[in-house]
Amino acid sequence: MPTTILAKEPAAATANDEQLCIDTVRVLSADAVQKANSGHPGTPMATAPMGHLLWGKHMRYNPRDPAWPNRDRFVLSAGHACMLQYSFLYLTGYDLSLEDIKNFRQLHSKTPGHPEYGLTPGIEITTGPLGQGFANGIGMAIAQKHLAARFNQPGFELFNYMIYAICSDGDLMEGVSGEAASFAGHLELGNIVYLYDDNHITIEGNTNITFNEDVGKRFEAYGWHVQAVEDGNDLAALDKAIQAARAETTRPSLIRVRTHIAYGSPNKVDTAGAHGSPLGVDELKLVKKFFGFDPEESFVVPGKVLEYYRAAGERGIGLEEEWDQLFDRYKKEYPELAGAYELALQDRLPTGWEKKIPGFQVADGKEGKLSTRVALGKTLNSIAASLPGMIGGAADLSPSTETHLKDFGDFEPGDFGGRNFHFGIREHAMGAVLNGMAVTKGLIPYGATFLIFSDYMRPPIRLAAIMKLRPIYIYTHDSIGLGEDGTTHQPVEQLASLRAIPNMTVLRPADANETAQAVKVALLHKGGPVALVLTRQNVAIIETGVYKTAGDVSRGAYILSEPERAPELILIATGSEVELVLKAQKKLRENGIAARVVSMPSMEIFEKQDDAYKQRIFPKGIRKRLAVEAASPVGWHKYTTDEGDMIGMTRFGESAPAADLFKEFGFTVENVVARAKSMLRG
Ligand SMILES: Cc1ncc(C[n+]2csc(CCOP(=O)(O)OP(=O)(O)O)c2C)c(N)n1
Ligand SMILES: [Mg+2]
Repeated sequence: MPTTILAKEPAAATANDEQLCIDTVRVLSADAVQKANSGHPGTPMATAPMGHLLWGKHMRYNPRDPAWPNRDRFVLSAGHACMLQYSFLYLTGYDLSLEDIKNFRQLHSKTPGHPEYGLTPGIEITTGPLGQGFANGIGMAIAQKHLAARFNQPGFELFNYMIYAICSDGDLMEGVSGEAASFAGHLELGNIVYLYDDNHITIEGNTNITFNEDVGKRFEAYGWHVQAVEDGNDLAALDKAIQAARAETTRPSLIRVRTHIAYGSPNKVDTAGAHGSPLGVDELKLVKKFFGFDPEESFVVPGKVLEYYRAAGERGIGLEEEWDQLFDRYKKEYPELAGAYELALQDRLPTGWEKKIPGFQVADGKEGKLSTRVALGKTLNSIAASLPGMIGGAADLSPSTETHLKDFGDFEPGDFGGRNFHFGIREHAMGAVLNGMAVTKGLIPYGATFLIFSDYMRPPIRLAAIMKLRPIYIYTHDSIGLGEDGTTHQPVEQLASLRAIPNMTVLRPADANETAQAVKVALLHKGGPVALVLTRQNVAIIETGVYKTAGDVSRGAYILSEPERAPELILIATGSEVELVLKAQKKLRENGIAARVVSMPSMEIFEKQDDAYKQRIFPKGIRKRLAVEAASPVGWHKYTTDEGDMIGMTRFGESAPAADLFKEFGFTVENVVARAKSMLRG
């Protein structure tokens, strides 16, 4: 809440109230950038009219409750223009003060350099990397359609919110927006209203140096409803276009709005210089003069401007109250559905699903073997009925990733209640769409592809980790073990690079039972995304009963097999290599060497255990440790110590049957034994 409202009106403010509102946002945004001496003033100045219509008229939101389930979502895909969004959040009455605006871009402020989810009330998603917000909004739109299909009932339109976004040239140049737009057009998502800030300017100058396509035609070809507004200051035209976009129910809408970056700045308008630098003290004075503000004053918010936007915000309080009443009535008519949604709102899972996590016997495999991807598919299908919020799909690989939910239909036009998604060969958009779904309460989204193609979805993975969202990534074909597809398809550095992302949890289970447990861990996880990394090839179903310690994936690493006497060394492995080290342990025993086997499905989860537990698994006294993982050794040294060793992949793979490749690269019992022995000789 603001502490001071300046009573003084700008002297020359002759225009009508709405114009004054818009100009206040412009000047306020430019003031904040100037004070921070850093930021992007030009685009907030140019897009203030569209912002004014969205926050002042079209969007339904309640500043007192930024989490109101049926609020319209707003995404500023051009995240650099965040002063626009901060201005409106403050003006409409979110818990953001003028002081916060003055602290733009400062340490620990609520107004960071790009919008950050979880930090500023009213920010729906973190944006900044161009193109992401655009695609996130498609995920939000999918989520709305799915919630509506699942929960809405005749007379109970619980979920009918819209997704609004402002996107820029950069957003539409990035490939991810094209992937996402194609997907949204195919899905006929009519709940999307995107405004494209067509200002012909990016950092290097006029867009004509690189971007001359007809964006409107491209979006029409994607199946979008496309409109154009040739003057971004023409409120009536903008308003009409937004109304038409809202009325369009079977196509996503793009409104191309021709604007002029830094409108109102006599020397910077239409220049790239207004993109990412403060206007300068003198130029800002000229801007204030142009809009009729006192050039000597800063952060001026005329009383009637604040009143206008606060009134707009307060309308949302009433809207939410109406919705609450609707939900109360719904609760009486549909107690089960209402209960399910309330549980989801608390981030809780329905009771009983854990009991559906399957156990696998050796007899369940083919000659005692089962690939972990098949175990994953069986696990997902076994729990799917008890977890209706779990939805997802693959980037055209579901027959390989085993992620199809057999008893549930496809999410497609005409059936938004379906739970299987065909993301198409659009991994990047899949990742970003998952983020948009993951910010929506009630959904646990997953997306699948081969581990190698996690590279194609890295930007949204990183953003999910930053936002602590929890989409589940299912990555199969996890090593040279995929065989004949060869080096292009064989991941080497992907595990290490995923593990390097803060807040990311990677699980590479050793067998069918570890896989089932890994799914459970993933579903219970909070605070960041989880990647389940799985084999294409069959691996032995480990007879847990045979070993002293039962597997405990939820602790990240555990002693799978202990020798009869005190161990001299520790063999550490993940995934398909666990079977190998178990065999090597046996061979070493025959040679009179006592080796402990540690299965380490997740380094990140292990790191969260207490010191006593960590000590128990890796005692300081046992420093002879051999790690075996068919991937880059980067990151393993911490566990192997200076006295240990690693059998990993230090080069790219080859095309050949998997068994030949494991032999070629030293993943054999003989090599593990030989390396263990030479390590002991030290
Ligand atoms: C993926 C990505 N690449 C590069 C950048 C750096 N960057 C920030 S804004 C921008 C382009 C600005 O042009 P536009 O998107 O048209 O925004 P405008 O200047 O018109 O506001 C670039 C390259 C980024 N934020 N994200
Ligand atoms: Mg631009």
